Amino acid sequence: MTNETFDLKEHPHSRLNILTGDWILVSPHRTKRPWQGKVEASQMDERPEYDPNCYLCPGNKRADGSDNPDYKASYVFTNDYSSLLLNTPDGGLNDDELLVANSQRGICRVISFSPRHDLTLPQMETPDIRKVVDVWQAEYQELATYPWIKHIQIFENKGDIMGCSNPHPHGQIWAQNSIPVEVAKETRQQKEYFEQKGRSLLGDYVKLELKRQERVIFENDHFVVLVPFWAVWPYETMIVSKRHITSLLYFTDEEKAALAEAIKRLTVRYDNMFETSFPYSSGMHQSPVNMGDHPYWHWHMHFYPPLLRSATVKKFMVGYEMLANPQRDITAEFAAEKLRNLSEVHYKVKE
Ligand code: H2U
Ligand code: ZN
Repeated sequence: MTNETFDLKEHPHSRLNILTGDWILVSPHRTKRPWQGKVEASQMDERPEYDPNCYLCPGNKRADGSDNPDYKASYVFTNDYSSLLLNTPDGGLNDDELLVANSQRGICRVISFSPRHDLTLPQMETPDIRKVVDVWQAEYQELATYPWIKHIQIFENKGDIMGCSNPHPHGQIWAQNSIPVEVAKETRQQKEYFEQKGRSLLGDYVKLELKRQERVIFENDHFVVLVPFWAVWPYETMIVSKRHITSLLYFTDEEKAALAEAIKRLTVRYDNMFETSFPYSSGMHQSPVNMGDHPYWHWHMHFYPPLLRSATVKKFMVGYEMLANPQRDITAEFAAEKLRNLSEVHYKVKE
């Protein structure tokens, strides 16, 4: 016991993730030491605009033997090694409620973001990112026309430490006949809040963050970009729509342009953090499809980057984190301040 007053900046504490109901342990006293961010000699990551051995470049052959067209913007195809398959029979296993399994059916697609092999989202022009947003919207719309599809996960793995197999800028979409675990948690939490208060959980959360200005990195007319109060990864962020929109299906033209702008500004800041092509997994969370109304769902996008102190020092989820719950040292507020102070001019285009 002590007479000190509790302070989020000083004292170990747990924080609630209102979106999932999970908790995270924050140990801010461990970062009394000064900022240890280190910029390493930039890896000479010079890639050609076109790579004849890349399965995503225009005109090249893919694993299934087909040839990519000579595409000019984005290109979508069915994953040749799909994790979910269209023709899986219904069924499962339930032996005494102890051995339980359910058949999973789905469609997996790959989206090449650009014909250029050498670009990443932060290096693409905002109007070209906008075209990717259009493709995401069209894919979500088209996949939702399969009445058995319940959830559509749009995501990107960037960087080989995230398990990305190819540097050519691309993302994936997995659509399936059930609601995956993280999305089920977020559905439950948003529904509970909406039923109690009659308002969107994230709508209220974003208003509070804009008022407090502790974790907001930047905003534009339609989106707020922030480090969530409950962030697990050191520089984890979220893009949240200001309007209560259940899915990207309802984005206006202005909103799509604003989302492209937000993605560009955020990912450029990420690259500038350690002057490296910043790895992350990112993805949208939004309303399930073909399951009736989900008025409580509020569209948002998560970025989960693994880097901690430099281009090579990453956070590992081990020990206490595997067995109890996630833990972090640098606070969400500290991370937001770092990201806020970074330039929006990509380090590679600086003179
Ligand atoms: P990553 O984002 O994890 O690198 O995934 C790229 C996907 O591309 C991966 O799921 C697929 C892999 O199955 N792929 C094809 O669909 N065709 C190919 O010719 C090679 C890789
Ligand atoms: Zn390529």
